[in-house]
Amino acid sequence: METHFPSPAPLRWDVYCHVIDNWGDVGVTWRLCRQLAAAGHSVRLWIDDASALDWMAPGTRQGRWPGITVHPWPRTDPSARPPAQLPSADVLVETFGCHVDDAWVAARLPPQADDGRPTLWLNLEYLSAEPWVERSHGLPSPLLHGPLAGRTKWFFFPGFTPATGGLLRESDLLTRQAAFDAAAWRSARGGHDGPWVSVFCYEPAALPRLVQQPALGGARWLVADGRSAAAWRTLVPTTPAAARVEVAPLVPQDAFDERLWACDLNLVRGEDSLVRALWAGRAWLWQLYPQDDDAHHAKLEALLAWADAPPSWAAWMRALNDVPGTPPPALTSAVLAEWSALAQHLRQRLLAQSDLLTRLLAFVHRQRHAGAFAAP
Ligand code: TRH
Repeated sequence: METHFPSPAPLRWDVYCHVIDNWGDVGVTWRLCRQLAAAGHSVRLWIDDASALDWMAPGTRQGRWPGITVHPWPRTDPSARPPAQLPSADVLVETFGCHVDDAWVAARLPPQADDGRPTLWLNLEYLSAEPWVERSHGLPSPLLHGPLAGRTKWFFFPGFTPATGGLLRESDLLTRQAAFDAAAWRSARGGHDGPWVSVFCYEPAALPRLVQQPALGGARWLVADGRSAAAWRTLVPTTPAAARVEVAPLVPQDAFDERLWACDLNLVRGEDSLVRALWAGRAWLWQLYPQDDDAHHAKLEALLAWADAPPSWAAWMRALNDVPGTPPPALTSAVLAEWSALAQHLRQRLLAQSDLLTRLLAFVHRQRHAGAFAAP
């Protein structure tokens, strides 16, 4: 079991989440809150729409998670002020540039914490394998004007290399994985002889082509409820006779992880489920959150370069992300085996690095002890 960077004392964290759409904002934020609490910190999650937590982390509103309290964040109400009776924070985290109002920051985050050390204001950014991430990770943004002039906001970028903020990984992940019995998981769901495929995607035009691939003719398809199941109904008119398709219910994050550990191929999307597929170490394909200017294509190429992607895998990833080009090659059992080996290799590469929480705690520790204006 990995030990996280020792913080001299547990800190009080205010973590802010604006749910834009889908579940990645809340999914990543919740994993961060859980991991902070598991490391002994006290966490207040301020969120403008907590509804997805009801299935992703049941019991949140009933106080089931020690160390975490969930608070409504009236983000769009300029007159709203935080409850006065709550102690101020030592660290304030804005996730994905969600921007906390100046007056709110001033009220929640005094320049100095109770222990006399500087408080810290961080922005946890989106995940990307692009090279600029290494240059941007840990940069300060000093505020020169307005009510917060003289304060500094720091940018913390997750990433795939040691020079970035790393990836979220629970300290008990390997223990949980070692105790997991994929065969028992499958037989509890009625068993199936062919490969198992988990589908969590947007609307990839290449989905019907994937379904017809030789390695997947007799697959059991577990299609996540919601947008993925709707996409399947629209895009996949027919499935091979030996295939079996079902809508997989939305389940808590830990159970979703187990689904990925049990399947032979995981189609994942966005940000958090990509990381979970990496930790699962089963063959996977990724559909990125589509952006109007095709910025996601550069993100995809960066990931393929980081992974040293073999041609068949790169071609399928490009097809699933609507990158123009030649159609992907047949997905045979041999190709699937090659992807599985690659997934294992990437998992090992990442396991050899420290995780995001370890790097975040080290960063906070350094800044608090060096003074808030020191370079990272
Ligand atoms: O839901 P997403 O498409 O979120 C996306 C991305 O984060 C993207 O970067 C962002 O810009 C966009 O939203 C607005 O995919 P993602 O990131 O994988 O988040 C899904 C979360 O839902 C993840 O934490 C796993 C969780 N989940 C479960 O816990 N149980 C389930 O049954 C399913 C299907 C998902």
